[in-house]
Amino acid sequence: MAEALAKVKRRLGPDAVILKTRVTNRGGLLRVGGKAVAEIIAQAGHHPLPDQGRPATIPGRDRVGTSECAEGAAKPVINSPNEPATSMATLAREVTALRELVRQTAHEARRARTPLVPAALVGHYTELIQAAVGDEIAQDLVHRVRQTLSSKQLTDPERVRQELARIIADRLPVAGPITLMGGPAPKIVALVGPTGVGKTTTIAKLAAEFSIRQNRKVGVVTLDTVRIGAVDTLRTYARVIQVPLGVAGSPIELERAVASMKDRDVIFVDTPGCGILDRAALDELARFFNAVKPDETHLVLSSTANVELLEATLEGFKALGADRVIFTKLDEAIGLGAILRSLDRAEARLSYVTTGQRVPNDLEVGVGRSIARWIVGGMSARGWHAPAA
Ligand SMILES: Nc1nc2c(ncn2[C@@H]2O[C@H](COP(=O)(O)OP(=O)(O)OP(=O)(O)O)[C@@H](O)[C@H]2O)c(=O)[nH]1
Ligand SMILES: [Mg+2]
Repeated sequence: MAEALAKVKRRLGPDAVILKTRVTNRGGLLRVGGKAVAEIIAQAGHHPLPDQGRPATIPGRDRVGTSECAEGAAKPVINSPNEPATSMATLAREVTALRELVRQTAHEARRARTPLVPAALVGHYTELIQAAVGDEIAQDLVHRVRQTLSSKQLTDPERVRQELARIIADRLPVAGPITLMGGPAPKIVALVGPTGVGKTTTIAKLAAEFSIRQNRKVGVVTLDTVRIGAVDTLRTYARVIQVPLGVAGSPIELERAVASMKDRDVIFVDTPGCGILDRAALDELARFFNAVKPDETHLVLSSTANVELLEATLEGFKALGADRVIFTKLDEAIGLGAILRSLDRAEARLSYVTTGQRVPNDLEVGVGRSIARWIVGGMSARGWHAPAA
């Protein structure tokens, strides 16, 4: 073993790091007789970068074959107590150096891909991309930050994030909450959207908010009559919140249900889930809405959906007059940049967000500042809090 180690040092230099040693018995019969062979895996101490043209390999990981030592029968190898500790320390330094190399290389690669992003803001730009803001908007945001902050301020990550949040909040189109002016007829507010996004739960939250917290007269009508259990769910909520519930299976029934709630301040209309590819279902909904023209139609979208689907859904529901958007499930979303991105070019504005399953608690008015802080902060959506007024 000593001879083999010396050979390794000669071949790889005095800084060579011994990664593994093993003594095996070669030749002989049934492990009897034969000759002990020491096998050493070592790493050179110095690791030049691989040539640009050559395929990259893990630098310095050289296998030093086997060294044969005429020691007769194999003897147990006892390392000096310092040997493993020294090797581990060197290895740790190597790993740190490699990690730094990878970090720098990744940074350079990002710089190369984003030549238009100011150098000081590449990290922030990357955070925005990770938050699903999208390349175009992310570039625009960092350029605006560079225009507004001084060079000194640009070196302060917290100051940059504050500014990014301010710019995003200005850019995010918000509609504000549903307002009740106290006109002669009840305000009709319909919620539409794909299946399972949280329409019924959000109707229950809104009904509770307006009836219990704002002390308004609330009615609820559901058009979701086909799916088993759908009416029962809403009926349970309506009973607990103590608001009347109408059930309408046709446009004429909807007219009648609304007429029976003339004394209400607001009537919330729940609709069956409807994907944008289901033209027949969308047309059917349009017939209901022709019979009773809603004053506001809010498209309910899950913030866990990808931005392409969100954009397509916004487009698909335009024909129903959905110009306000409620984003649900913020507590389950990873990057909230999709909210900004999907609303950026849509002719729709954010009205509410929901942040959990609890009725009526997990409902907030969509406030630009809070969404912006989420996007920039890149926090986990659990623990959502409305911003201080
Ligand atoms: N985590 C989380 N879950 C939510 C939120 N809002 C609703 N949900 C859950 O989403 C599921 C579907 O909610 P529903 O209200 O039935 O959705 P819907 O859009 O009415 O569904 P369909 O009527 O089948 O189209 C339920 O389990 C809700 O509790 C939210 O903000 N966060
Ligand atoms: Mg429903």
